[in-house]
Amino acid sequence: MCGICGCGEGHSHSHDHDHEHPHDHNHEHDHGAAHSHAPGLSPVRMVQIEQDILAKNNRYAAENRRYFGERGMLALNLVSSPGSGKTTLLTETIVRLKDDIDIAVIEGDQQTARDAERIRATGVPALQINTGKGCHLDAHRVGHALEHLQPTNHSLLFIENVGNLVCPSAFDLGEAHKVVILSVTEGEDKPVKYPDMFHAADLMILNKIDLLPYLDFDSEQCIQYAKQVNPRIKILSLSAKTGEGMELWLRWLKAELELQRIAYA
Ligand SMILES: Nc1nc2c(ncn2[C@@H]2O[C@H](COP(=O)(O)OP(=O)(O)OP(=O)(O)O)[C@@H](O)[C@H]2O)c(=O)[nH]1
Ligand SMILES: [Mg+2]
Repeated sequence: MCGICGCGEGHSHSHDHDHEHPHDHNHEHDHGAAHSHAPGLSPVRMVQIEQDILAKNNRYAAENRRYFGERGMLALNLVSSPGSGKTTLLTETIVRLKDDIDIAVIEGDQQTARDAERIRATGVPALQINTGKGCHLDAHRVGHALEHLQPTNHSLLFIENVGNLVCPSAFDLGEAHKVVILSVTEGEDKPVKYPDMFHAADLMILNKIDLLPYLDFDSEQCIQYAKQVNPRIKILSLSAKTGEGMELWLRWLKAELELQRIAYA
């Protein structure tokens, strides 16, 4: 996880809800590579710090999960490498569902508010979190974003994570499911090269299938690799661009939302 790439949480400022201003998410975390390269820190100490970070994150994730549960919301954490089509899938999903379902979006990127602006152009609320040097969203920041977004009961919340197939796999945000999006331009071997992410996800969306005629991408092999890493993973193939296959994704979303609504009615 993040100890390897050096993007771990900053240790120099408080993560306490009571002491941090809600607007703090747009500041850059102090993402010094304290535990990955810091001189003087033993490997045992580095592992301890990473465990502390994840334990703290898990406590905030539990708070978020309780928040979603009390409201009968469906929260999904969209993860992928950069450019797989997360935001395109979201805007295409939103235009098809927004008349029937309340939707809100949290956008995670290192820099810029471009994705939140693309979402807001569809007419639904979106909040951008810039992670600076950080390569993943954490549950604490998502908790603060919820204070701003104030999603309605029984609504659908999409959390678009920072594009990368490594670190977001380790951070629970309180979501019902991680959804991993893999575009066919990336190569069919990604599930076995980045197994943590495909193991953590409950659904894999194979996107950009409109491009298949121009590529050597082996869909069957890709699906086999994904199931090898995670036998429980569900798989949908679609094109966010042409709309092919979108109907099954929309049905999956509605069914999952219904489950949350029933469970917490
Ligand atoms: N051909 C094709 N292009 C697509 C499809 N979905 C997305 N794209 C294109 O892929 C590019 C990246 O799409 P985005 O939606 O910005 O991808 P993203 O995953 O949100 O990217 P980051 O937020 O930067 O990680 C854009 O040029 C999209 O138009 C698709 O189904 N087919
Ligand atoms: Mg995006």
